[in-house]
Amino acid sequence: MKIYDTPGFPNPARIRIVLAEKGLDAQVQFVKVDLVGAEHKQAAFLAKNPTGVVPVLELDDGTLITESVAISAYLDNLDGQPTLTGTTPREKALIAMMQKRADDQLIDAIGSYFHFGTVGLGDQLQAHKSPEWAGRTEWAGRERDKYVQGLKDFNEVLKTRPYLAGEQFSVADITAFAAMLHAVYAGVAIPVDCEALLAWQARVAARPSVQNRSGQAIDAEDLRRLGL
Ligand SMILES: N[C@@H](CCC(=O)N[C@@H](CS)C(=O)NCC(=O)O)C(=O)O
Repeated sequence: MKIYDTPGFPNPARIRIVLAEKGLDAQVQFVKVDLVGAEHKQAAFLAKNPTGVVPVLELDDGTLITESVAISAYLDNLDGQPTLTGTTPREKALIAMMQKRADDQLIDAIGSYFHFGTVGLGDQLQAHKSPEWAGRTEWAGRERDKYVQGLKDFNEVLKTRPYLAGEQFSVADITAFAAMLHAVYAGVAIPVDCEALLAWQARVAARPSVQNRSGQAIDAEDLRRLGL
């Protein structure tokens, strides 16, 4: 199978952590998409994912799977022994609930702020973003505030259990962790009084799958083009 993504970016990181958790790296061929150069907004990539974002999973039979939540579920269930998406109806429901919250309140919110409230990925890509939205700094600020409120809500959850959906590490934790990776580039810090969240972040960061995942860093050339 092939994964079209960009090393070091947050949604790709979700999949790379899942691959490391499941020991599947060797079965995947990574194909780099040039996000900074807006390759994902060109016809060839849009034919694979009309929403124009990475990651995309392409199976050997040509099936295309987009959306990190769907790709993660596919990879987790491939060996018939899911470890990240739950097994019992209760586990599956709690993980799906926290996963949806992590998408809405954290990774999508900080992504919107990054693209519309900061310089984002630079001029070449911003030219593909709707100009009327690019001016919506007030809206982008609300997305940043939504993210920070999400962090506070998750901090409350983590006062009661070690991982977002209970006793077990799950895809919800991976999504929330990736959102915080993204927030670094958006210049938004975790509030210092979110102690349970900070302790959880350190626990997740220490996992072998997170430490040893492939493609952790943004490519040097991309960093240069982004002025970082
Ligand atoms: N809902 C998608 C979001 C994917 C996403 O936003 N990916 C980012 C990279 S982290 C992207 O491709 N951004 C490019 C853009 O917004 O133009 C998912 O879960 O996979």
